[in-house]
Amino acid sequence: MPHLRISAEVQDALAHGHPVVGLESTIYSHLGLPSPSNQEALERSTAAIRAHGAVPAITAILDGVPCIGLEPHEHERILGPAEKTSERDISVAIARRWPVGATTVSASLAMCATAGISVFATGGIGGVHLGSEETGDISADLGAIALHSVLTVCAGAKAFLDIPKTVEFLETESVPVLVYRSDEFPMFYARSSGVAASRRVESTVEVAEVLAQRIVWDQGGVLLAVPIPEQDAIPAEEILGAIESALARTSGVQGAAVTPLVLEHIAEITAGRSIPANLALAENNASVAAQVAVEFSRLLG
Ligand code: PSU
Ligand code: MN
Repeated sequence: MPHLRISAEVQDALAHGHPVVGLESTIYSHLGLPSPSNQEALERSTAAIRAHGAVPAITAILDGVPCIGLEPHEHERILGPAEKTSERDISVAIARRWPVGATTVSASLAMCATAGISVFATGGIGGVHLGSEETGDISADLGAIALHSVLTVCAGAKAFLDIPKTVEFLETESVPVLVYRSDEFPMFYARSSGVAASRRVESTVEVAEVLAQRIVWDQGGVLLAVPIPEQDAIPAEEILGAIESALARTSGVQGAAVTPLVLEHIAEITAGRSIPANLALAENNASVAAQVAVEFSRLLG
């Protein structure tokens, strides 16, 4: 097995079959959220996981060491400048001893799978970008969700992606897409996207049962999309306008730099409203993920 530094708390939980929820670190770095909202996101998400009796396990690469479960004094390292680390970058980050590699969904899933963590929570996954016919920009997150036997809990894909194509790609990759208590695939800041959900689920027990079967059949991951809580949502018309302007401003930008820049512009255009919505959905996803992890460990125990 490749070398991973797993914190004592996470190791202990895994050894006893207690619930653990993996978390990425890109969202907490300057690439995902501005300071001090990034620290608030980290605190609220980890607290929500603990409130349900599960152990949070943040993934990151620190001084070239892939880490699962950070000590409190290490949090500030991922809150600052960091190198975006997707699954393909893990080997580079280790070999070149990157000081701080902030893991994306794909890198986190690879690390969770290696450590034996079955439930992971994020804000929004990467997906198929608008105009992908021209640019070919499809996030490695989608392939990683298909490959690794881990549940990903999200509030949909990043808001400025091509949602119908992202859902279509997940079908092509044979990923079960579950939607929590809604008939539509959610659109991150907004609860609906107009894209029909493939499988609606009502309870976290159902999700745990699907995940268990997926693992028995050794078929890879599961995606659970949870709509943002009603009181925190931004109306679709408003957010679509902001996204359109943000994309127009960043039309020359390509590759890994796209997401951080577009998110920054969306925050500016919505006069900061996108940020509290982002924090609320990340916390809500962490909370639902913890409840699934609890049910999942009951099923196995
Ligand atoms: N969604 C957001 N903010 C983010 C991301 C997603 O609203 O910062 C990050 C996640 O870490 C995700 C990554 O895994 O962007 C995907 O990047 P790309 O599209 O370059 O694969
Ligand atoms: Mn990309």
